[in-house]
Amino acid sequence: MKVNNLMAELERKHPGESEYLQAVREVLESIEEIYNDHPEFERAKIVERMVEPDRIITFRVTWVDDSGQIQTNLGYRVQFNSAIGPYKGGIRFHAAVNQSMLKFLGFEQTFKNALTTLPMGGAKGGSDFSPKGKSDAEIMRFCQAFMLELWNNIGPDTDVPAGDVGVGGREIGYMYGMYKKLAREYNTGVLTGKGLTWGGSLIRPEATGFGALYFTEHMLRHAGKSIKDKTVAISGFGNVAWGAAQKATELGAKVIAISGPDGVIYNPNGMTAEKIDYMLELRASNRDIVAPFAERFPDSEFIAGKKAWSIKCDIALPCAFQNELNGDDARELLAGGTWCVAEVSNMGCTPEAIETFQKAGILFAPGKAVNAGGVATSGLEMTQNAQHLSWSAEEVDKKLHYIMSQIHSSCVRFGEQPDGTINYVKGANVAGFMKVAQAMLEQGVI
Ligand code: 2IT
Repeated sequence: MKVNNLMAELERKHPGESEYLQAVREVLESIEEIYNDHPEFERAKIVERMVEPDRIITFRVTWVDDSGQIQTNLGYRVQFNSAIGPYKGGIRFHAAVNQSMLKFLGFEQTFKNALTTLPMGGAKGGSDFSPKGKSDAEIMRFCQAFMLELWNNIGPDTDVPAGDVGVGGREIGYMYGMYKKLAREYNTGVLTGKGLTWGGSLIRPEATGFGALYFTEHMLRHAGKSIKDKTVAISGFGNVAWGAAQKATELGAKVIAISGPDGVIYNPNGMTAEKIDYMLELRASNRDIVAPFAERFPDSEFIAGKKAWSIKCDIALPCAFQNELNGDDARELLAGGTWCVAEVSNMGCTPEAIETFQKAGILFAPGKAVNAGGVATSGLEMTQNAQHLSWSAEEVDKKLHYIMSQIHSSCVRFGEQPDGTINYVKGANVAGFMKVAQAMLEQGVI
């Protein structure tokens, strides 16, 4: 396999799908060496098959807004790979959603899910519907219209969607209600991220952020460092940023920044329980702005138009969107003394940013390892649903902690360099790839 030849072919077949092509290139560059040591992969054309989704379901979503106007959006489900389990992955509602974005996310999800140690294939779905400025009733009607098209393609042993950007507990509730009505079955395992009284798992809302901090702790410990008393800058203020802020604070770090599309909150005194709770209110308001945080908490300051990366910090945690941290941001962080970056968003850093961090020799770990605690806990929710019982918060948290330590060990095993440092990008990609590739090989040409 030659990465450049394969990429040239993909660019020809899928012109303009920049996020998808970026995600594929990163994985192929990491696995090239080990792949070429396995002629059986080459013979079975594993890579050529793995980079294309099994199928993409696209549909129109039509709904009526509060003023009586008819609105039309695009809906998708990318069922990427089912080599190790039923399709599994979130649903994203955001104005910028398109096929390329969901293909990149489904591709990443395949390797991430393989890292979790649980039997889940990779998928992603979503719509270009923007929740920003929408009423609760509009969000409900949109979710219902979306599920009206999707329901027949999903199921507890087929494809299990969950939340992602713009989709949280509220949206999962509206989608589950409609699914149940259409399927005439109380099939809780069909969606994860459900409410606690109807099949949801304790710790699932916190899991992506908690898992990210458990992974970060392992990474720091492996490098002989600790998170205690360190300053942390977080981008975003949604569900993932909320869980990360909570756990970082609990572990003794000081969260000195959160951010939104409108700017950054500089929070020199760190988080309190009240501030962390307020992040949930900000998200629920559907306004997609972070500025009100500084009005509510006068010991913090809102800086319009700036990113979280303009705040000097020890540890940077991108928790918002793909490519939210670019080469210039990376150089700004390094100049400010940052020595650890853990991607919590999917593909949060551009290739230039990653290269800049790696050249500088700081600790860097990719989203598919760092944020895998979210989908891992979805897997634990599926297990509880299948058993018709629910575990205590302690039990779920313990399992999540164990899974994150296993993911860290896999990264170390496959990413250890001759000088003893860990290339976490390589480690995560190779570990995920080997598991999926082996399963595909054993299941024949399908
Ligand atoms: O990116 C992700 O891993 C998620 N949005 C969570 C997916 C899931 O199925 O819980």
